[in-house]
Amino acid sequence: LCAIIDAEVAARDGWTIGDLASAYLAGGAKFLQVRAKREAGGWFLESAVRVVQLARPAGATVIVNDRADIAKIAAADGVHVGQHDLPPAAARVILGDTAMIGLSTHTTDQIGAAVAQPISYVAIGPMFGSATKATGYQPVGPELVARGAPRCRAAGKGIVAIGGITLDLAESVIQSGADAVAVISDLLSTGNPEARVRAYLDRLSGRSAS
Ligand code: TZP
Ligand code: MG
Repeated sequence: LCAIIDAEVAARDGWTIGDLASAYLAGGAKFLQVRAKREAGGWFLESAVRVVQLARPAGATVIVNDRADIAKIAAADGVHVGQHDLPPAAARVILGDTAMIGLSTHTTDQIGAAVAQPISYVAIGPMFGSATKATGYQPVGPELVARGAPRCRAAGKGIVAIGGITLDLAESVIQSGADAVAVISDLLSTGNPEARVRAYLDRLSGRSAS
C-alpha cells in the first residue's frame, strides 16, 4: 500500500498532514507519499519534513509528489513525477542513484517509454474513476496493468496502480500484476484512516477472509 497524504483531501476532511501521517503509520503503512498541488513551496517543504520525521522511527519510506527539490531538502526517500513534471533523469540528478523515483503512466506507449527511464517504479492509472484527480485520461482498469506488467518486470521496474482504488477493488488490482496500490480518498472514507490502512494491509497480505 502506498498511502498518499494529499494536502487538499486531508484538509477537506479536517486532517493536518502530521495527524494523517501518524494515523497511516499507526495502521502499519510503510510507504507514504506527500502530495500538495496548490500549496506554497514553503508549506509543502514543512509538511514533507514533518512526514519524514514521523516516518523514520516507523521505518517507513516517504516520497514527495512532483518536487525533487523538496524531496531532497526534506531528506525523503524519493519523488513521484508525472508525464509533465521534471523528467526522471533530471530528478535523479537532484536525488542521486539510490532514490526511489516513480513515474505516472496512462497508456501502453507511456509504459513502454517509462521502462527505459531511470525510475524505480511505473505508476499506472487511473485504474477506476477517481474523484481526487481529473487526470484527463479514461480509467484504464487493471487491464492496463496486466498488459504493461511483462515489460515492467523485464526492465526490473515495480508497478504501482493508482486512481479510484477502494478496499474492495484493491485485490483485483494486485492480481492483475501490480506490486502496490496507491490510494488517497478511500483511506479517508470511513473516518478512521488508521483502521482503513490496517484493513488494506490485512486484505493484501491475505490475512483476512473475503
Ligand atoms: N494519479 C492518477 S489518479 C490519482 C493520481 C494522483 C488520484 C488517486 O486518488 P484516489 O482518491 O485514490 O482516486
Ligand atoms: Mg505531477
